[in-house]
Amino acid sequence: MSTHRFENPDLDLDSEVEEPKLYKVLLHNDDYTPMDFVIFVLKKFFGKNEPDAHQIMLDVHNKGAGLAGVFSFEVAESKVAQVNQFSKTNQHPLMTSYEEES
Ligand code: TYC
Repeated sequence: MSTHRFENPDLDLDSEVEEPKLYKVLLHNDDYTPMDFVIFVLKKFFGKNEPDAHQIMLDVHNKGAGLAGVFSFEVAESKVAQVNQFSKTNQHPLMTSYEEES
C-alpha cells in the first residue's frame, strides 16, 4: 500500500465537520398529574426503567423540572408533541418542553 500524502491546504476537516445540535426534553411539575402517570410516561416515551423513572419523577416533583432525555431536534419535537397530546387525552396537565443543549 502506498504511503503517498496528498496536499490540500484549503481542506481543514476539523472545522468543516459540524456536530448536530442536541435538544433536552424537560418534564415540568404541576400539582395535579398523578405520580404513577408521570412514571408511565417516562417508561413509555423515554425508555426509562422503573427505578430511574421513579427517581426522575421525584426530582421533577421536588425541583420543578427535570431531564427526560436528549435527542435530535426532530425526535425532541416529536416526543414533546406526543407526550403533551397523551397528557391532554388523559386529562392531566403534565407538560414537557425542549431546549437546545448548551
Ligand atoms: N406534583 C405531582 C403530584 O404531587 C407529581 C408530578 C411529578 C407531576 C412530576 C408532574 O412532571 C411531574 N401529584
